[in-house]
Amino acid sequence: MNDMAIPSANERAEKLQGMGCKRKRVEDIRFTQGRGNYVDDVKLPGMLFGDFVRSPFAHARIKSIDTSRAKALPGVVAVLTAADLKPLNLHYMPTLAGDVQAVLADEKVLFQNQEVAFVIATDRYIAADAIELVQVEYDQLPVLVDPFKSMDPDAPLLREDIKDKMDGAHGPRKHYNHIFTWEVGDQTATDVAFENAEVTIKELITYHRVHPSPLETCQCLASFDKIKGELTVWGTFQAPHVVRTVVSLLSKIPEHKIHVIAPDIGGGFGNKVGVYPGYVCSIVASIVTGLPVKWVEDRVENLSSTSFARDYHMTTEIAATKDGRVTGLRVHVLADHGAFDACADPMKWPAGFFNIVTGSYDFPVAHCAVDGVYTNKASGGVAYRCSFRVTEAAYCIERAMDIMAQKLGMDPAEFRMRNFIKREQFPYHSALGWEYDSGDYHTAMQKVLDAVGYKQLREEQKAKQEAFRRGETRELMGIGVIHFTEIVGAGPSRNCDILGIAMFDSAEIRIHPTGSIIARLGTKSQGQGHETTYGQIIATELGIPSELITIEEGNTDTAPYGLGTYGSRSTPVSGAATAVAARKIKAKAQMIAAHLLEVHDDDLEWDIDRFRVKGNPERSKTMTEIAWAAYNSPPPGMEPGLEAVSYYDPPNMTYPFGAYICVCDVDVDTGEVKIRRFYALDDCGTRINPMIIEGQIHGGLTEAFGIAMGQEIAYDEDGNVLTASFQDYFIPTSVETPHWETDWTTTPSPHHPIGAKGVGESPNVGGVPCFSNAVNDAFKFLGSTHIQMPHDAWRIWTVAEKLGLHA
Ligand code: MCN
Ligand code: CUM
Repeated sequence: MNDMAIPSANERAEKLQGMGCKRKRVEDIRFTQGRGNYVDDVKLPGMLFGDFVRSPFAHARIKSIDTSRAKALPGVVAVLTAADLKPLNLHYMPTLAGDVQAVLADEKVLFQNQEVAFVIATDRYIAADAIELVQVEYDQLPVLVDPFKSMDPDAPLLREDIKDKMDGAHGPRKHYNHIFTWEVGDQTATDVAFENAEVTIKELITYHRVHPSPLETCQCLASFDKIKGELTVWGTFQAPHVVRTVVSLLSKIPEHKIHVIAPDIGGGFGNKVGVYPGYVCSIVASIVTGLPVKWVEDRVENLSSTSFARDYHMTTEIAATKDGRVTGLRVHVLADHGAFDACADPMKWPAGFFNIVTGSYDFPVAHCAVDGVYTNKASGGVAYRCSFRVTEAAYCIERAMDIMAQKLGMDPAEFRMRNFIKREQFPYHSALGWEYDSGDYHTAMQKVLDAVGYKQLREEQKAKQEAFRRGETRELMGIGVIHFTEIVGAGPSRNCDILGIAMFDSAEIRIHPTGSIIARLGTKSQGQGHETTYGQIIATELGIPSELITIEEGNTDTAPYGLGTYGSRSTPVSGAATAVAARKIKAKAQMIAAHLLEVHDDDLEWDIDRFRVKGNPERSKTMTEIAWAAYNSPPPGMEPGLEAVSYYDPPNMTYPFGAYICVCDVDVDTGEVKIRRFYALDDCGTRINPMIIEGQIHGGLTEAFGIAMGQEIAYDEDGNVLTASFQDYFIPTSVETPHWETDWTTTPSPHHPIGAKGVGESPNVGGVPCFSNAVNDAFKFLGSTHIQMPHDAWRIWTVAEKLGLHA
C-alpha cells in the first residue's frame, strides 16, 4: 500500500464519528419528516379495535354486567368480561412485583377507571360507542385513599382475592392491606448513633404521586395466525424479549412461535415497562376471533390507569455532630402502591434501589425500612426516569441534608462538602450495602459553586432578605444546592431478575463483506437515540465509520435476547456488550490482517481504522480490507465471516453523579416561582455523544421542573382522579421551561469496558430535589423547614399566607 494514500490520523478519526463526537441523531431523519413507524401506524387487513369499559367508582362490588345491548350494535364482534377470561385462567395476571393484577375486574373494582370489560369492534368509533352500551351495576364500598389509614384496624378490605394470604411475595403481611416490609441496614447501630447524637432532625418528606405521561400512550396490536399457530404482537414495549417470554409462559404458545416487535416508541419514561390489561385482552381477542386486534389508550386512560410513579412518604432522620459530621441516617417509608403491587423492579427489590438513600455522603451507619400498602388508586410504582426509586431516595436525602444544615446553621454546600465520600474512598461500600464504583464529588461540586459564583449569590440573597424585612421588596430569593449519586445498569444477574429472567443484556455485530455493519441489541430506544450512539461505540472499536453502521432494536426474531431499556441500563449493559462483541471481532480481524500482511499477530498494532505492522506503519490493512478477506480469503483453517455476539452480565452497577444549583425568585403575593438560573453538572463517566447527553439532561430537567413545580396525580376523598388530562396535569411547554446550563466532569467506571455510566435518568433524580431545595431555601430565613411538593403558585401562596407574609 502506498503511504501517501493514508489520510492523517485526525482525518481518519473524524470520519468515524465515533465516541466523543456530537454526531447528529440518525433517527431524526425519519422522525422530523413524519416517517416514524409507531404501533398505531401498523395496519393489518381485517384489523379489529378493542376498547375498555372502565369503572366510574374507586371501590365497588360488581353486581351484574349486561353486554347484550353492546353486542347487538352492528360492528361489535365480541365483548370480554372476567367471566370469559376465568376459564382460561387469565382474569388475573402476574405483576412484576410478585403480586397479581385483575385483567378485567372480577366481582369488584378497586380504583377509578379500572378495566371492567373489553369491547371488540370493526372500527375504533364503534368500539367507543359500544362501551357506553355495556351496563354494569355496582354497589359502592367505602373508599381508602389515605395510605396512612391503610393499616387501621377498621380500614376497608381491598384485596378480597388475597385476604387470607398473610405471606406476601416479600415476607409476612401485617394487615390485609399491607403488601410487604423491606428492611436494610444495621438498626441497632443506627439507634445507638441517634442516642449519642449531638444534633438530630426528623421530617416527613413526601414525594407525591406523578405520572410519566409519554406523548404516545401505551398500545399494542396482536395478530394470531391460526394456521401456523403463531402470535405476532406489535407494542410499545421497553422490554420486548421479556414480553415474549412471559406471553409464552402464560399462553403456552411455544416461544419460537411468538414474535414481539416494538417499533418506534414515542417516549416511554418507564411507563412502557409494565404489563397492562390491554395487552392481555388484545392477545386473547385475537386468538378468539382469529383476526388482528389493536388497542390504543387515550390520554385519560394513560394518566389514570397505567403505572404512576413515586407516592413515597418518607419519615427521615439524620444524626450529626455539632460541627456538621453526619453520624447516622434512619428512614421509614410508607409506600402507596394503589390497588395492586405492579411496581416494575428487579424481583428481589420491592422498594427498588431505595437503599441508595445515603446518597453522596459518608454515613457510618444507616437503617431503612419500607412498608408497602394498598389503596383504592391505580397501580404501578416504579416509572418516570427513576432508576428504580433512586428519585425518591435522592429527594429524601437531599431535602434532609438541607434541613440538617439549617439546624446546624451551616451553609448547605459546605455541609455537603464536609460529608462527601472522598475520591480515595472508591470503590466505596455504603452503610446500606452498595459498592459505589467511582466518583469525585468534591471536584464536581466545587466546579459548580465556582461557575455560578455561589458566594456572591449568597450575599445577594442576604441583602434581599434584609430588603424584604424592611418591606422594600415582595420577592424572596432561593438557592437550591444538591449533589446526587445514581445507581444504574442492572444486573448483575445474581442480584437482579424480572419474573426469574436474569438481567444481563446483549449485542450482536455483523460486518458485511464490503465493510458495512448491522448490529442488533437487546435494548429498545424510546427517544434516547440508540441508533446514533451504539454506532459510535462500534465505530471507535472497529474503525468503521458510523454512517456505515445500522443499529436495530425491538424485533425479538432478530435481536439477541435482552432485558430492555429502563433504569438507564442500555449504556452500562448493552453498551458494554457492544464493546465486548466488537473486541471479539477485532481479535479475529487481527489474525486475518496478520495472514494478509504475512506477519505474526503480535507484530500488529491497532491504528484507528486498521492494523499496521509495528515499526513499519505503511504496511497496514484497513478494517474494510479485512472484512472482504474474512469472507473471501480467510486464513487456511479459519471459518469465513466476521461477526460476534456478546451477552454481558455486568459485574456491578454504575454510579453516575452530579452537582446541580438552582436560583429562583419567589413572589410572596402571587406564589409564583421564577427560575433565574439552573446549572447542572453531570458525570456519567466516558461520554459517547455529548450532544445526546445534553439532550437527555435538558429533557430530564424539564420533567423534573414539571414534577417539582406542578405535576400531581391527585385524588379526592371518594377516589376520583382529579388530574387525568393535560388540562389538569402539568406538562411544561417551552413557555414555562427554564433555560438550562450544562457542564460535566468525567470519572470513568472502572469495571465498564469503555468506562461509561448511564445518564438518562440522572437529571430527573437530581433535578427535583434541586428545585425543591431552591424553593425551600427562599423561605428558610423565616423559620420554615420543609414545604411539600409540588411547588405550584397556589401552594406557595398558601405557604406565604401561613407564614403571615400577607398581613
Ligand atoms: N449516553 C452517552 N454517554 C454516556 C451515557 C449515555 O452518550 N456515558 C447516551 C446513550 O448512548 C443513549 C442516551 O445517552 O443514547 C441514554 O443512555 P442511558 O443513560 O444508557 O439510558 P437508556 O438508553 O437506557 O435510556 C433509559 C432512560 C430511562 S430509564 C428513561 S425512564 C428515559 C430516559 O432514558 N426515558 C426517555 N430518557 C428518555 N429520553 C427520551 N427521549 N425518551 C424517553 O422515553
Ligand atoms: Cu424508572 S423509568 Mo426508566 O427506568 O424506564
